[in-house]
Amino acid sequence: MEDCIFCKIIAGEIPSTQVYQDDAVTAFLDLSQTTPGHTLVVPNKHVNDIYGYDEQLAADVFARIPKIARALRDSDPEIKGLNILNNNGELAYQSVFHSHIHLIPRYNSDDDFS
Ligand code: DGP
Repeated sequence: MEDCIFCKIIAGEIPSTQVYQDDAVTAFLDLSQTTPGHTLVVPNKHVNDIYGYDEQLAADVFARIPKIARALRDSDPEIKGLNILNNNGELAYQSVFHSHIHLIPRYNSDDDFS
């Protein structure tokens, strides 16, 4: 989709720190690291939000989350937990309107955040 920053990242037209890509999803580090390793898992197909997923896209995207989560956990022994979240709509704090799943590693040293 024209003018979508995540479409451009998926296409490699603008830089990102990519951690995974296949035919269905791309995963890259969030520019704004809530904690170190904060990763976004993004469907390669542009959908604005969760309401735009059909069953196949949902299966493709959500089936990949555990694999990416394990790779993230295994990348750092200090990672002791993981928050997975997905914002839909401005009121729910969605700021980029290409759907994405946040994987936010948690550490013993974390400050509380909400
Ligand atoms: P959300 O608020 O749920 O829509 O999350 C959007 C996230 O996208 C936010 O945490 C910051 C991140 N983000 C915005 N622009 C860019 C970018 O150009 N590159 C990367 N890597 N992340 C971005």
